[in-house]
Amino acid sequence: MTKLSDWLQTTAARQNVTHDLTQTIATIAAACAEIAAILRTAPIEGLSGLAGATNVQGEAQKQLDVVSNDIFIKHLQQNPDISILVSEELNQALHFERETGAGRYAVACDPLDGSSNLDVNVTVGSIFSVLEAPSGVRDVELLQPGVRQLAAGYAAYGNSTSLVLTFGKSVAVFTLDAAGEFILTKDDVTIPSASAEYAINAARERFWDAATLAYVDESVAGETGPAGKRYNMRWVGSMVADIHRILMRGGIFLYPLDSETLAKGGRLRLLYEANPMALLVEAAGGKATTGLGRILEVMPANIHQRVPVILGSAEEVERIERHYAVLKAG
Ligand code: P6P
Repeated sequence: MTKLSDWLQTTAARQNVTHDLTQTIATIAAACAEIAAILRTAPIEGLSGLAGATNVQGEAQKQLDVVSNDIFIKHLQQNPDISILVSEELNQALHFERETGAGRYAVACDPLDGSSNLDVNVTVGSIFSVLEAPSGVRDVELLQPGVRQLAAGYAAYGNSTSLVLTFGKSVAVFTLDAAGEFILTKDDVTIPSASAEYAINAARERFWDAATLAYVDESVAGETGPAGKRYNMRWVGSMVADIHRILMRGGIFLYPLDSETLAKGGRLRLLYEANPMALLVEAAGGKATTGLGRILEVMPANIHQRVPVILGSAEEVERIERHYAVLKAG
C-alpha cells in the first residue's frame, strides 16, 4: 500500500514538483484528516447546527464551518512555506507572520463545502487550491487565473474519506485509513468522455438561460431525442459529492449563470470552488467551462468572485457549449 507521504516523494520527482509544494499538500491533508475525525462524531459532541454568525457570502455559518476553518488556519500557520490563506469563511486574505524570504504559497480553500448537508449526514468536503504567492505580496497578486494553480484537490467526507489531488497533470485518489493515514486507492483517474448522467438543481429551471434549457430538454427527451440516449439526473447539493461521482464514473455538473445569479456573476466561487474542481476535471481528461469560456482562464476580480460552473465529461460539456455558441451568435 502506498502512503500519501511516499506518493508525494515519488511524484515530486516524476512530475517535477518541488519538495516545498508536496509538503504544503501534506499540511492540507493533515488538516483534512483532522476535520474528518471531528465530523465522524460531531452530532454526539453537539457540533452540528448554526454558529450564530454569517460569512462574507452572507450565509449562516455552521459551527463546523468555523471549526474547519480554524483547523485549516492551525495547520497552515505551522508550515513556513505557506504565506497566505484565502478562505470562504474569511472576508479578507489571512497573511501569516513569516521570516523575511519565507512563505511561498497561498492556499485558497472552502474549508467545509456543502455544510448545509451536515445535519442530514450527506457527504461534504474541503476544497483547496495552491497558488504561488511569496510572503508580503499584496492581495491583488492572489487574483490569478486557474491555469496558474500549482496544485488543487478536495477531501470528500463520505462513507470513507477520500483525498483527491492533482498537480495539473493527473489525478490521484487516497483513502483515509483507521490509523489516520491517506492510502493511495486510485492513480491516474480518467473521466469517461461520454456519459448519460447530469447534475443540476432542476428547481431553478425558471431562471435558466436558453442554452441550459436546450441541454436539459435534450437530456430528458431520452433515446428518441436529439441526444439519442436515456439520461439519469443526480443532484446531491454538495459540490464535492457531485464532482467526486463525476470524476469516478463520468457525468456533467451544471451551475450555470441564470437570471437570479446574474447580478452576482454566478453561485459558486472561482478561487476555491470552480478553479480547483476545473483543474482536477481537466487533468482527468474532462472539460470545465463558464458556458462562454474556459473556467481556468477567468481573471478573478476579487478573492470571493463567483462564476458559472459547467464541468465533467468532455462530450457532455461540448453539447451545451454548442448551445451557448448559438446563444452568443444571437
Ligand atoms: P443549491 C453548497 O452550498 C454549494 O455551495 C455547493 O456545494 C453545491 O453544489 C451548491 O451550493 C448547491 O446549490 O442551489 O442546490 O443549494
